Formats: sequence, structure tokens, C-alpha cells
Amino acid sequence: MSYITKPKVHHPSLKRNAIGLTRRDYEGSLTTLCAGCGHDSITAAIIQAFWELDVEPHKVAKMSGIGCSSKTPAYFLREAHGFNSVHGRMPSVATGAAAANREMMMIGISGDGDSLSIGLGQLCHAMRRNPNLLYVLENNGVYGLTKGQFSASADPGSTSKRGEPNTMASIDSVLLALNLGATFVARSFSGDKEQLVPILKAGLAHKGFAFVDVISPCVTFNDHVGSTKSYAYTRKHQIEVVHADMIIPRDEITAQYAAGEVHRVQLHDDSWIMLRKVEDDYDPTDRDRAYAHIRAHQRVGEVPTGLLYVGTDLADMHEQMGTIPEALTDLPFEDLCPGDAALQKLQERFR
Ligand SMILES: Cc1ncc(C[n+]2csc(CCOP(=O)(O)OP(=O)(O)O)c2C)c(N)n1
Ligand code: SF4
Repeated sequence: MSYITKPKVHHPSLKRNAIGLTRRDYEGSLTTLCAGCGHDSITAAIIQAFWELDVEPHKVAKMSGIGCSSKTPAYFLREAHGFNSVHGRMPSVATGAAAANREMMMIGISGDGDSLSIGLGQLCHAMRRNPNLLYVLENNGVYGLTKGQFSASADPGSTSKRGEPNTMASIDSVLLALNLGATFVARSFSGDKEQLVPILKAGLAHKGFAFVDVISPCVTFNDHVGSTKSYAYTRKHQIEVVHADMIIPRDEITAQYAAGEVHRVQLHDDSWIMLRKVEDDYDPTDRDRAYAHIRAHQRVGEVPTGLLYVGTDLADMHEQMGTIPEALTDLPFEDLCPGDAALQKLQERFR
């Protein structure tokens, strides 16, 4: 992974958050992605979300696989922990890290190739296990790093830069997530920071697997006429089904909703997501209806965005497995490794 240090010059009047940090304290190295790549806008939204949540950077673990998208954790939170796994294997590495340390805030960044091709099996099981992880899929419909082959999220009939049509059916990640029981499912657009930042904040506060697919145009290989993942196509066909706002308990509640129904969902850290229905018949707490609604819009070429589904009733991985509350690194060695006699006893149970 290329790493170019950013000059660390802070203007003294930069705004600070509740723990005294500026946005610049949440940055990473200088990006090496193509100018205009959607992934860089997502990085900016991630920086904003962590800054607004007053998260201490060293209490975050950022995980990724391989791809231009998977390089992006280098560009935010330089003081966080990180692991750049092999292609498509981030979900299992992140699940293991989340299992070992529940005090760490976990964010996983992946691409549509990383998640929906080589890593599809891994992603499916992470969704089922419900680990405490914000999973961001930077979706550009191509394998950017290997020069623009169609990925599994490319829509049938969409064309490559050279004009060849994609003949295969696509895998839609949010429909997959709804199907597999993910407890937080959203779609956004890298060019819509206003929508993306509150969704990322809500995803970080969600207890369980928060899946956020972000349409993120690849300006070099998939931003032409004929692509359904270009800036122009997404701007024209994006429809927001529900508007989400994240309310942190210590903040004064300033959200005002003149029109439309407002629905409040409380998250485990006592923050709230305020959901304002933009479309009358949309219910983000009804999994089956959300699925049907998204499908109906997709059939007419529209890209529904916003917080598509949120459920707080399903137990997260720690509750399901009955794990201890402490991080494993805090356990005394004799508890972590109780010795040969304990191991023999355990093996006896399986004979
Ligand atoms: C095991 C393995 N197979 C194939 C590759 C080649 N490879 C590198 S990145 C990539 C796809 C990246 O696409 P995506 O995840 O969509 O990320 P993007 O670059 O578009 O952000 C592939 C196939 C690899 N690095 N490792
Ligand atoms: S090739 Fe595409 S995905 Fe990769 S950095 Fe360039 S614009 Fe972004």
C-alpha cells in the first residue's frame, strides 16, 4: 500500500470537537487514488463522521481487503489500528478482531470486487453472525485496481469503457444484506456527503453488523455513458426513500421536520436515529416491505438511497456467543491460557 505523509499543519482557528481534536487529526496519509475517485469522497465523509462522534482514533480498528477501495483506510485515522487483509478476506479477519475486543470500534472498507466476487462467502457469513462492525462497500461496478473489468455489481446491459455490454445478472448488495438478516442496511452516494455522514455515524453507533453500500464512481474506468455507476447516472436516478439524522444524546436536538412522518430509533449507546420518510409507503423497520420497495424501484431504473432498513431486535455476535465483556488483551495470561489440564478436560467433552 502506497503511503505518502500529509504535511501536518493545523490552522489555529480550526474547530475542535468535544475531545479537543480537529478534523485534521482524523486524517491519514495523502491519497494515491485518481483525482475525482468516489472513494476519496467517502474517506472525507468517514473523517467527518468520526470527528462529529468525538471518537478517540486509537480506539478504532480499520480493516480492509484488496482494491483501490481497500487502500482507503490508509487515508483516514492515522492513529487507529489497522489490518489490510488478503483479497476478499476482510470479513473473517474483522469478525475475529471484533470477537477478541468489543471495546474497539470497528470499521471495514471493501470494494464490490472484494466483497461480491472473491469475498462473497465471507461477507454472507459476517452478515449472519452480526459482529459489531460498520462495513462500507465502495461500489463502482468494476475492479478499479486491475483496470476496469466488470464486477458482480455491474448491472446487466451496462457497458464497459470500450462499449461492451455486461451480459451477466448483477448481485445487489443491499438486497443480499436484507435477505441474510443484516440488522442495519443503507445505500448512499459518494457525491452526497449530507446523506452519507449521518448514515455512517448511525452505522458506527449500531450494535451489530451495519452494512453501508456507497455508489462510488470510478472516474478512470466506469464514469461514461452506458455505465449505471457513473456520477451522471447516479445523480439522475438516485431517490432518497428515507432521510436519516443522527442525534447524539449530549447534543441539543435541533432536527426539525416540517413535513413527513418522523420515526425515532434508539441505538445501544443511547443515541437516536431520526428517520423522516421521504416516500409515503416506505417503512425502514419492515424488512420484507423494504426489500419489495427497493426491487420495485430498481425495475424502473431508480437507485433507492438512505437508511433502507434498521432493526434493533436481533442479538449481536457477543450476545449470541455469550462472550466475556472484557477485551481478551485485558485478561490475565492464566485465564486466557488455562493450561494443559483445562485443555484435556475440554477435549474430553468432545470425545
Ligand atoms: C487472490 C487475489 N486474486 C486476484 C487479485 C487481483 N485483484 C486485485 S484488486 C482486485 C479487484 C478489486 O476490485 P474492487 O474490490 O471492486 O475494488 P476497486 O479497486 O474497484 O475499488 C483484483 C481482482 C488479488 N489481488 N488477489
Ligand atoms: S482506478 Fe478507479 S477506483 Fe481506482 S483510484 Fe482510479 S478512479 Fe478510483
